Amino acid sequence: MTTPILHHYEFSTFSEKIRTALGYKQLAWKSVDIPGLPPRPLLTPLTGGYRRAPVLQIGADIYCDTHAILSALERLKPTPSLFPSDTEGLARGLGFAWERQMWVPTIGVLVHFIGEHIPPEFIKDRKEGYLGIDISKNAMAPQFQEHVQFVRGQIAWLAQAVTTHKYVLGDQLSAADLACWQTIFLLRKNCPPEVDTLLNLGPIVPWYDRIAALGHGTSTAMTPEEAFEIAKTSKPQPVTHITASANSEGIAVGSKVSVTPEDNARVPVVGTLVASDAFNIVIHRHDDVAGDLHVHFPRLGYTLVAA
Ligand SMILES: N[C@@H](CCC(=O)N[C@@H](CS)C(=O)NCC(=O)O)C(=O)O
Repeated sequence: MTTPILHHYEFSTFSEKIRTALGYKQLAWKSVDIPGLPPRPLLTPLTGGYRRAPVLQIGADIYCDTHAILSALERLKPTPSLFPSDTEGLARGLGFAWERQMWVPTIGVLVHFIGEHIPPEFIKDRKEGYLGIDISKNAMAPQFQEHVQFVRGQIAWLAQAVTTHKYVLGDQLSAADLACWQTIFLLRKNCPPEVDTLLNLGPIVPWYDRIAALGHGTSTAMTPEEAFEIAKTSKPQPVTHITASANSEGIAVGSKVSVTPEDNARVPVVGTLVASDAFNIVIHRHDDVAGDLHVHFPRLGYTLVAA
C-alpha cells in the first residue's frame, strides 16, 4: 500500500505546505482529518509520541516533520522535483531557516488580528504542550512591532528574489518556496486584507498566487481507523535511501535511542536505530496493537541520543 496517507487538519499551515507539495506533484493521497490539538488516539501509537502536524504514513512507515515528508514524496514521485538541479542544499537550508525564524513572529502578527477568536483551550495547549509560550493576543501584544519589523525584513529579501526570477532559487519551484509560502499563507488566509499593506506583501503576490494555484492533488477521505489498520497490516519498507549508516554521535544501528525535536513539542520518541545519515533518522518501534513501524525524522532539528 504505497498511497500516501496524510494525517493533518485544515488550519494547520505546515499541513498546507504538504498539501501543496502533493498538488505540485499531482499525487493521489488519502486524507485523515485529525483534531487541532491532542488527544489523537490513533495517531500517537503510530508516531510513538511525536505530536506535531502533519504526519505522513505510507503503510507502516511514518514520516514526522514536513522536511522528512517532502523527501519521502520526492522519492515516491521524483518529477516534478522539489529540489530541481543544483538547489537541494539551498532549498533544504533556507526552508529550515525561514520556518525556524518566522514561526513565532508570524503567530505574533496573526494573533494581533484574530487572537480574540482563539479558544482558551487552544492557547493553553500551545503553551503547555507545544510552543512553551503564551500566544494569547494580550501576551504577544508587547512584541507586535518587533514581530512586524522582523517579518517585513524577511519579506523584503523574498520580494527581491521572486521578482528577479519566478521562484526563490530560480525559475523553477523548490522546497524553499513551499517553506516561505506556508507562513505567509497562514496570515493571508486568516487576517484582513490590510495585512498585505502592513507587511509589504504586494510585490510577492504574483509568486504567492502561482503557488496557491498548484492545488492539493487528488485526495480521498480516510478514517483514522482505516489508516491504523493499514499500518497494522503492513510491514515497514527496507531503508534504501540511507546507504552508509553513520551519525556523528557514534550510535550503532540496533541501539535503543530517542529522537526529540529541539525547538518545541519536545516529546522523545523511543525506538531502535535502523539507519541515520546527515539528513535522516529512521527508528523501529513495536506498538502492541499497530505492530512493527519505521518512524522517520529529519536529522536537522532533532536530537538523537542513546536511550
Ligand atoms: N518542524 C515541523 C513543524 C510542524 C508544526 O509546528 N506544526 C504545527 C501545526 S501547523 C503543530 O504541530 N502544532 C501543534 C499541533 O498541531 O499539535 C514541521 O516542519 O513539520
